[in-house]
Amino acid sequence: MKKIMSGNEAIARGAFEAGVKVAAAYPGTPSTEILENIAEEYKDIYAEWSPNEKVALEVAFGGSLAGARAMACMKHVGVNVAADPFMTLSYVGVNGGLVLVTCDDPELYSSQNEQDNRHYARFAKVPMFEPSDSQEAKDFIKLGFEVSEKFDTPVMVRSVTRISHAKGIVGLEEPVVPPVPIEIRKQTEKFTMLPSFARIRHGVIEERFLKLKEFAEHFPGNRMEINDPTVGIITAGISYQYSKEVFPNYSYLKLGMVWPLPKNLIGEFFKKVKKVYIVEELDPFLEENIRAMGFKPKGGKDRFPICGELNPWIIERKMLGKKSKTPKPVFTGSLPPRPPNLCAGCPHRGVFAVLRKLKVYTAGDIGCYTLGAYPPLNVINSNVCMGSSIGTVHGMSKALGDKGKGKIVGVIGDSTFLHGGVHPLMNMSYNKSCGTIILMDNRTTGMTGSQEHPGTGYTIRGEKTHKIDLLELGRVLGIENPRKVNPWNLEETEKVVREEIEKDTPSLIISEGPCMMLRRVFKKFNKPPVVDSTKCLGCKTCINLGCPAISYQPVEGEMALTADGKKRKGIAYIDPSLCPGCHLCYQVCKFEAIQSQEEKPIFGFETM
Ligand SMILES: Cc1ncc(C[n+]2csc(CCOP(=O)(O)OP(=O)(O)O)c2C)c(N)n1
Repeated sequence: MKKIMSGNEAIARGAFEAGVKVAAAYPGTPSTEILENIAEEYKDIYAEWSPNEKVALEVAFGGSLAGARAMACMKHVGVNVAADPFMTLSYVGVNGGLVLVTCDDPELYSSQNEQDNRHYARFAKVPMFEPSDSQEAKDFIKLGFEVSEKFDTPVMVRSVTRISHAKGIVGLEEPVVPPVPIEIRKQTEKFTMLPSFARIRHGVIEERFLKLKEFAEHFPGNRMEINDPTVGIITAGISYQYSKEVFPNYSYLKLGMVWPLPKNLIGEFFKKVKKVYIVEELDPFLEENIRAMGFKPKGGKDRFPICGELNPWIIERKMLGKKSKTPKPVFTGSLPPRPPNLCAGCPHRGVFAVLRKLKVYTAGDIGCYTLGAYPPLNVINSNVCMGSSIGTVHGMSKALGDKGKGKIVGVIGDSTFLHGGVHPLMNMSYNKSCGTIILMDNRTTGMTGSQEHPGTGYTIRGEKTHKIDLLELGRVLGIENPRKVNPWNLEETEKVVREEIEKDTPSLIISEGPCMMLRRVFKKFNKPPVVDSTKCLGCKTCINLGCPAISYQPVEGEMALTADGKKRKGIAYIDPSLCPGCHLCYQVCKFEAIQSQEEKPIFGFETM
């Protein structure tokens, strides 16, 4: 049977066909759908959202230790979080096959950086496979488990956005029964990395590496396609597809295994073709390693860009210069540019309206609320990685001393807090900080598409489970009096923030309001407020909330005057089809031009 599948669906299918028993992940674009698909389609696989990528990899390792085939999936930056166990997992090896899927994001469609995770395979001395379509995504996952068990090593499979999210035809097969029994085996010296045991294991992984090099020479996924012998391209993954599209007649060395590299095969290719080019996205990973082997390609990163995605047009233009004929791809539709924005009714908006008013320095974190950096909110002033806001606030407070008092806050989402914020908050109370952390608890992992986490009370498969009490957690971490606010009530939020930022001790405010996308929790939405066009002065205070439901329309002639004769240039309009009725605009309008349609204005929503 054949099926059209995205790369991520094919990876999930590969895990199923390989007989995987344990799969763990933390969401992150472009990897998220792998675990979602496993949870949805393959009920025999134990699947979980772990609180972060380090935990996900450790869970998968536990599965492998017990003899099961196990997989951990994450976006590229997730591997940084998991890097500590990962580097040493290379030493201890596996029992059941262990595959780490990294989904990289060239062009940074939704990431904080564009790192090239092929370096991790070299760094950790583990094999890495890189599929170039959905079929290979499935095949390389299955192969990854076999290689993992054969060579006693974790295996990395690297995807990129265009592989994970593009669809292709995939041949389906029945699942296999993995060869390793599931049982407890005590192998203390292999799995306990005390220096004396780890020293021995280092030697073992160097020997393993030589064997993997030999494997790479004969691995059929590293294949030569000899056509026109004048030009040869060494490439892998999505770059292979782009190159083939524009230069179908050139010769290719298509690498399915990007680490370790097959030196002899590469040498043969150099002998068979006249001029060799290396086409790869992001870093000159293949190029530098191939040059280090003593080969001299005609071109690589001297002509192809190091930043951003490649595409067929770039490849043709960089190879042929002015002789390139393919026109630059343009979007023919008339879609207007739309910057990312918080949704209408988003609970984060109220907090940002208050912080903007208070003019505090706001250390941000990663999530929907990072969008508070854009105009018109202009609130977030820094943001590095998940959980970093809290340490940033602490460090700034220590550096500034009294000068920083009442002027620094950090904002962090609930998922991000449970991913990487717990330790830095503990540190703030332990090391006697001041500074205020606002935990934007919208009861979901909003930015990546509403995944559950330990604070939602549900598992990946929607079963009810223990729900972390964030207020209680704050107390346990040493915050004296953590407080909750309703972010849709501006007066209350402002009052609490003002009080908390003046404290000499660390403080925690939990802004509690569910994400608008979390339909299950809303009992009902409110009637949208309306603009009284006779009163609106066009002052744009409501517009500056950045709510997509509110627009501004210029007016002329008779309309350029309010009912009581004040001049105006335009009026605001609230689109009732977009507005869930959060009433923030109602609260900021100083001229009573925005009127509530509820019996008495409601700040927030009735929720479950
Ligand atoms: C190390 C790492 N893992 C995963 C991600 C992907 N990611 C970006 S924001 C985010 C969490 C957002 O959820 P939350 O903190 O609750 O904020 P919300 O978007 O709901 O406002 C995730 C998982 C990332 N950027 N970095």
